[in-house]
Amino acid sequence: MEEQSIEQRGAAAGSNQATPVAWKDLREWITLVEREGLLKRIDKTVDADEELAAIAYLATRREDAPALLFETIAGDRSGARILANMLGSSKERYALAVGLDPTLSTAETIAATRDLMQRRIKPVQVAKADAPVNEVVLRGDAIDLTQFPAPKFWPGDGGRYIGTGDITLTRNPDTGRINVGCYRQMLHGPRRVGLYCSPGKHGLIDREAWWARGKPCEVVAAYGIDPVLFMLAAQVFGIKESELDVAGGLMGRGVALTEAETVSLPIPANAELVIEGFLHPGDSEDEGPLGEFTGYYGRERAPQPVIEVTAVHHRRSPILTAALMAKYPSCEIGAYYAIMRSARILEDLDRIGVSGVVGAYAHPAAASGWGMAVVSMQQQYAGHAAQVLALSAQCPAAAYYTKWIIAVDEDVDPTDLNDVLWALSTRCHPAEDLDILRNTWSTGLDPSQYPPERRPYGSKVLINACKPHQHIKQFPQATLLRQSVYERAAARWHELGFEGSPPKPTAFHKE
Ligand SMILES: Cc1cc2nc3c(=O)[nH]c(=O)nc-3n(C[C@H](O)[C@H](O)[C@H](O)COP(=O)(O)O)c2cc1C
Ligand SMILES: [Mn+2]
Repeated sequence: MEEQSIEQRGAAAGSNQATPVAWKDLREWITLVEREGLLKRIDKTVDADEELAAIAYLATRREDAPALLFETIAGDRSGARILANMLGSSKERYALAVGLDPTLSTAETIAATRDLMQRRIKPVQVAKADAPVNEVVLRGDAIDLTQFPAPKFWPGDGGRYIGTGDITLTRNPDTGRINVGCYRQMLHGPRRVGLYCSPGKHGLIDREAWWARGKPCEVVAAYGIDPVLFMLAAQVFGIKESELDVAGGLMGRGVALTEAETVSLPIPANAELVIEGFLHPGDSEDEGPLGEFTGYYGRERAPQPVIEVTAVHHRRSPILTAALMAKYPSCEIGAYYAIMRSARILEDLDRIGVSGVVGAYAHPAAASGWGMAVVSMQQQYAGHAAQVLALSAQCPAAAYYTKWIIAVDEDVDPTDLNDVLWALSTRCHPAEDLDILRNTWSTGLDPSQYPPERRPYGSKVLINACKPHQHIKQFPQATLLRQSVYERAAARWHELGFEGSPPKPTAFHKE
């Protein structure tokens, strides 16, 4: 691993000829980010009951916070460690996970991600004996999940959550497709774990399909997992598509799987801690609430299905991945989610075939990238901006939750909020340029909708912050530098006493 360089992998994208990422599992990825100065180890004893989350929250109030490896958990009998802020608001840790150059700009990272996400590579099968997750295998009464340090995050949380930064595998009985989703999991007892899937999620659709046949639903969940599987578990793909193949594409090699003990699903061979079990029809217990990505507690406490755990696999001193849900920049659903969602919005618009779209960004400060989407475009005809706005608002990647859809011209960088606010303040005339969509796809977790019974329905504002097309010829010129003068000043940058390289404008004055 030492010899491997971090490569720019965009060039190989679009084909399945891929350079694999420079890590094999979570531990190797941690080594990689530590070498880049992006990890902090905390060896002092920390309590998983609110204290760990409080430290993680305070440490992540700044965007450049490192990943946090808590090495000693109070009262822990398992030797487990907890990794928090694995990706958080770090574009660099995201880049190191998918093998992109961490110095790329956000816009460049989105473009490269688009290419990587088109690739599909099937999983590879590993013998049980060669799977690191099988260092310890427990069945039946030997299982006691309460020995692991499951955090309680917020004061009002309804329990200890062993699964937040997790992945959950289920199989669809009709198609055989294995789904990978990230769904929260509350610890009820030594062999019982609550699983909350909200309506429409593939884990719930699979579960209902098994139950409709009068059969229990097999489940595999990993509570310590590499960043790529974690990130893809939270992306929406087609109901027939397996996130395992997309993860393989992103990593440039197939996901390593091995045989389970008690279920027919495979288990991730390089994971840290894995459970197998069954969801039985009618078996539920009160679950929640949990402090959510919105910065508020989500649903009220209510009965949810329970996984009866039949086998546990783990490495010695497993590293559990815990995802703090909080306001940006403290939320684990941060930079990576914004980048991947933006890449998928661009992909959707491209597939629809609308011309002139240049960039997109779903800023993570807008409730983990769900609240707002900015699309930049080159206006080519009357009504073009209105068309891009309407299509962006309802394309599959952007439709859920998003309240603010903003179109800006191509000279405005959607990833730069300063630029976007400039466009909103100088090119948008609210009396002319706003439209509202009502009764749109949203979530019960949006606290702004009243009465609460209305909550799954949302609304959206389409904001045209492009130059008014009908006046585009008279619209004043933006103040831009003359290129020859810029080049003279740039050449004198160090002579004048400035450090580093001068900013590079994307456009210059035109006579
Ligand atoms: C840290 C984290 C926690 C999440 N918790 C839940 C949850 O408890 N329930 C849920 O339905 N979705 C949850 N999600 C969102 C789902 O993972 C996401 O909608 C994903 O698309 C689900 O996979 P699916 O599309 O295959 O159903 C969470 C996402 C993340 C990143
Ligand atoms: Mn899915």
